[in-house]
Parts: sequence; structure tokens; C-alpha cells
Amino acid sequence: MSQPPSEIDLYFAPTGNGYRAAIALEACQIPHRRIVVNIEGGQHRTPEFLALNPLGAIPVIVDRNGHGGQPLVLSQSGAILLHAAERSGRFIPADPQARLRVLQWFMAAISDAAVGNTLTRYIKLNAPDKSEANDAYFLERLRTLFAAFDRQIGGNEFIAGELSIADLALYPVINMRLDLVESAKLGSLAAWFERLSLYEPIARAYGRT
Ligand SMILES: N[C@@H](CCC(=O)N[C@@H](CS)C(=O)NCC(=O)O)C(=O)O
Repeated sequence: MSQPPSEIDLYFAPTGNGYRAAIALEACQIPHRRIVVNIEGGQHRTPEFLALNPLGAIPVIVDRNGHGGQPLVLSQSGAILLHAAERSGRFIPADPQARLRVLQWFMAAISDAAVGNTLTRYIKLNAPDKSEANDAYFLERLRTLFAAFDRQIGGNEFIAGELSIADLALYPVINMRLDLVESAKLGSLAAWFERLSLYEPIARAYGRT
């Protein structure tokens, strides 16, 4: 029997940025299907893929029912998460002050933590000059950033009030760097991670259920 087309196509690879977009769609209960992009095989550099994202990177969503019913092609995992949250009316508060607080930590997750984590990998594996001192420097920057998130969570359940796009954006980064959370003994961040790991949409995004 033929299936009706799902509303959103998610061009995905199993990376932190890919999982961020998958979490967004699962948490906001937006029906979608995954189209796995073979990054190792260079599929993200084909003309077809570059037509979707000129930057040649996953994730990308193709939403046949974007704003005003117009088709929408959107890249950048943070933008996809924001779009999904706004569309569902969840994970981002309406109150202007609370909204800005959430956006502040959302941006810190996307532009500081996610990028900081990528830098530790690039400097260790891809940079033309290898240096243990540089590896240690970028790792320490990331550890310091994680410690700030740890203090922000403190005794609370989530990063900025209710469960929000700040939490959903940070999760894939922490999932990749539990070694740092453990070595720096970041107890609040560790407890937060365990809590979010039990959250059904996140478990589904990672194929754990
Ligand atoms: N800031 C972008 C980063 C996207 C990104 O770097 N994607 C990686 C996979 S995690 C990619 O497709 N890399 C392919 C390449 O750079 O050649 C986002 O959050 O979506």
C-alpha cells in the first residue's frame, strides 16, 4: 500500500548537528522522514544537495507546508530547531524576558558549545599543524563553557526555566562530550543529561526506543 508523503524531509547524518534537527522534529511532533546523506561519500557536495544548502552541510529540512503554506527549504540545525519550536508553539516562551533568556542560552549552545566541540576535533584531527598544547587549550575552553552551563542549571531541571530550545540544542553536544562532564565533575550537567536522555522524543531521535 502506498504511504502518503510525509510533510517534512530531513536530510540527516548521525552527527551532533543532524541529531539536533531530528530532536527538533521529534519534540515538536512534526511528521517527517529521514533521508540519510552520505557525508563520507561526498553526497553533500553534489549539485542536487548544494541546491538545498549552498554551504554543503547537513541537516536540511524540506517543508512542503512552511509559513503561509509556502514550501520551505531550511538548513542550520539551530534555525531548524527554532522553526519547529515556533511552528508548534512549544519550547520557547511567549513572555519577552523569558524568551530572551532562552534565546541567550540557545545561542550559547549553538554558537559556543557546538562550535567549540567541533573545534576540538578539527584542531586534533584536521589542522595541518598538530600540537598537544593547542589540543589542550581548545579542550579547556570547552570545559570552561560546560562549567558555565553546569552553574546555570544548578539545582534546576533545565537551562532556562521550562524545557526549551536551549536544552534541546545543547543535548547533542553533551552527548558527544560526556568525558569532559565526568572529568570536570559537572554534577548538575550530568543530572540534566540523564534527565533529558529519558525524554521520549530525544530517545526516539537517537533510535533508542
Ligand atoms: N552550523 C551548522 C553546521 C552544519 C555542519 O557542519 N554539518 C556537518 C555535519 S555535522 C556537515 O555536513 N559537514 C560536511 C562538510 O563540512 O563537509 C548546523 O548547525 O547545521
